[in-house]
Formats: sequence, structure tokens, C-alpha cells
Amino acid sequence: MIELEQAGREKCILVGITSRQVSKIEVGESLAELALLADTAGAEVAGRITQDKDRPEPATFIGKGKVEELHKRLKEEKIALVIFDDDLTPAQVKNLEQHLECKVLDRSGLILDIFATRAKSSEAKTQVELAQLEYLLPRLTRQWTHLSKQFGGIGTKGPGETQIETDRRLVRTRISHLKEKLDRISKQRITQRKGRMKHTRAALVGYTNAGKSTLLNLLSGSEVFVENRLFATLDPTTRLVPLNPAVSILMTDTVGFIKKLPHHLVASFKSTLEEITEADILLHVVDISNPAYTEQINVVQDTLEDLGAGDTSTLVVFNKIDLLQDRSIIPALAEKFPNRVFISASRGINITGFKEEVVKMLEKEFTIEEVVLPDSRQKDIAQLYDIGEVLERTYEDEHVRIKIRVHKRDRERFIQLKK
Ligand SMILES: Nc1nc2c(ncn2[C@@H]2O[C@H](COP(=O)(O)OP(=O)(O)OP(=O)(O)O)[C@@H](O)[C@H]2O)c(=O)[nH]1
Ligand SMILES: [Mg+2]
Repeated sequence: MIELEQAGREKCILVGITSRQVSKIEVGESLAELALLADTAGAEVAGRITQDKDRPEPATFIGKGKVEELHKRLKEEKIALVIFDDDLTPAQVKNLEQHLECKVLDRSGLILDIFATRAKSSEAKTQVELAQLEYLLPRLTRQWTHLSKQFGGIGTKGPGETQIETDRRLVRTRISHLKEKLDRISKQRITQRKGRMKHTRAALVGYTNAGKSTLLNLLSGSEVFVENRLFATLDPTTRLVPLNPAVSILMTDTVGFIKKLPHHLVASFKSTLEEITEADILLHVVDISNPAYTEQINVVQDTLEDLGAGDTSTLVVFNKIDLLQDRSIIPALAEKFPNRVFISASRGINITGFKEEVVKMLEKEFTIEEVVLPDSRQKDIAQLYDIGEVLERTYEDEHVRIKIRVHKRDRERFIQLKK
């Protein structure tokens, strides 16, 4: 498995490609983010190179001349790691490692490596290991295909193939074992969530490093780990947050998103990400001081759609306004995003305004209903607790009067039950 030495910062060079579709500015921003990822993984960025190329070389991604130029530089500066901003095929990695005589990583491999060092809970560790093995599996096969092509023919299909087959079998067995384990964890989570059904739930979502954990800490007085590096949070944390004397909600902080988040990771973090899909409302935290914030908003929206949470009502929380040099962009953003608020989580700016916006949103999302049912309908009365937050329950003769807060999503179920 890919591992970066933690002791002593390993030097690396970053590589990106500009083309008709991807401008120099975009690649610059993307490489700046890759540099942050490299730093988070414990590497020191010694240089960045870009090449203008509409179509990547099938064998080496970058052109032959670029490979030679890079090889020379690596030798001169004694650098043993190159990180590509785009995903490479297993064959490209193999070829590049041969030509460059150094370790070659792509963005997905680097992100997986960071997740592996960041994972603390048994659930996160299991999810990351599953993603890593899924990433490794095709590489085991194709690496072999590559070797058999190169050395070809007789004599290469014996022990090598057996070895690969054995490895693949082992990896597959481990994958199904991990999947079973995650299934069990996911079931536990559903039970846990059932236990807190009666509360309104909001999920903090957003690009990595936007300030989600900082905001949750401020609102709940908790101490979720905060760091100016990427993917500080992998495990979801849920806290009760008072919004005003009458209303409090459960707020969940969870893993941040990033451009080109490896799909294996999204798939294996399914149970963690259910905290997002099951939420009543989403609070989308945006780092407004990041020059790429518009692209980051789009990445988050696309990821939410992939997860099936694209339709959940969302408040856009523009964070880090204390770092904003040019305040003139605020009115345009306010117009573009009708549900939004501008805050600074670390400085505590406009937190009251934030809470008011969340309360306003809840008022739109939920209605407070009253229903009177005969005592005999015990089953339906129990069902109500599953539909919404029961605020009051009073007994009158042989009837029970229930005041309940219902999400608009569950309104139909409520009306059916009331009949
Ligand atoms: N200047 C400034 N910095 C902030 C603000 N909010 C958060 N930060 C800083 O931004 C960095 C990232 O904050 P986190 O709360 O860890 O961000 P996150 O969204 O939880 O990040 P991940 O868990 O990695 O997805 C930290 O260094 C925070 O101190 C803010 O309003 N202003
Ligand atoms: Mg966090």
C-alpha cells in the first residue's frame, strides 16, 4: 500500500495538465489544493510543473520530452516522489515509475493515504481500508497484464500468475469481510438514529477546511478536532445545539468533500454519509476567503446530488468573512443564494444572525399540528413518534391529544394516519 514516510518531510513535485477545457488559472488553483493535500500527507512541495496537452499520453500521461525533463530534475534535486493532479491508470503509474525511477502517486491515491492516517474510529478505519483495497484490486490485475505484455509468452504465466491470483483472492475475501463489518455498523447507526428520531436534525456539509467543526464547537461548546489542513474530520459527531430558548436541534458534523473525491471512498463512507442524507436540513459551510469558493460550492452540490441529498433544503453559510478583503462581492452572493448567511465561526461574527436564519428555515420546513385520537388506536399513536417530534401529549376522556412538529417530507404520512 502507498505510504508516505512521516518522519522527515519527503520532497515532492506536483504535475498538472492544462488544456482547452482546463485553463491555466484553474490548474493553478487545483495544484494549490494538491499542495495542501501533499502537506497534509506530510510531504514538502519542491516544485510544480504543468504541460499544455489536450489529450494525455496513454502510456505516460505527460509527453515523452516532459518525462525526460522531469527525470533530470528529480535526479538533480534528489527528489523521490511525483504527485499527479489527475487520476492515472495503473499502467501509467507503472510506466512513469520505471522512467522516472521514483514513487508516483495520483490525487486519489494521495487522498486515500490521508484518509488512512486520519482514520481514528474502528468504523472510519474499516471504511478507509475497504476503499484502499477496492483501489488496489484493479491495479493488481492490470499491473500483471502489463508485465505479461512486456516480457510476454512462455515462462511468465507460471508462478507469477498464481501469485497474483492468490493476492486477488485474499484481497477479495478481505473486501467481503469488511463489507459485512460495515453492514453491521450501519445497522447499529440506524438504531442510534432511531433513538434520536424525536429531534430535528441538521447536517453540516461543505468542502474540506471550510470551518464546519469550528462552527459546531462554537455552537455546542464541544471540542471536535480542528486543523488548518485537509480532512481533519472523518467521524461524524452529533451535538445538541440551542438556537433560542424554545428551539434546539441536533447538529452533525461530518467528513468534508473535495474535487475528485475517489468514488471508492464515497461508496465505503456510505454509513457515515447517511447522516447527511437523513438530515431534515443541510447547512452548507463555504470558505468565502478561498479564491476557488465558487467551484467548491459546485463540487459540494454535485456530491450532495450523487448522495441523493440534492433536494434537501439548504442554508448556505458563508464562513471566514473576517478574512475577506473585498466585501463588494457580498450583495451579489446574497442575491444569488436566497437562503444564506455570512459569518465568521472562529471570530464569532454574526452567530445570532445564523441561528435566526436556521430557525426561519425550520419554520418553513416544519408545521406544528394537533391531532386527537381515541386511546384504542395505540399503534397509530406510537407511529406518530416516528413521524415527527411530539411536543405535547394530553389525555381527555378516552382520547389523547397530541401536538407534533412534522417535516413537510412526512406530511403525507401524517395526513393518512390522522384519518
Ligand atoms: N480566519 C478564520 N479561520 C477560520 C474560521 N472558521 C474556521 N477557520 C479555520 O479554518 C481551518 C479549518 O477549520 P475546520 O473547522 O477544521 O474545518 P472543517 O470544515 O471541519 O474541515 P474538515 O474537517 O477538514 O473537512 C482551521 O484552521 C480553523 O481555525 C473563520 O471564521 N475565520
Ligand atoms: Mg472538520
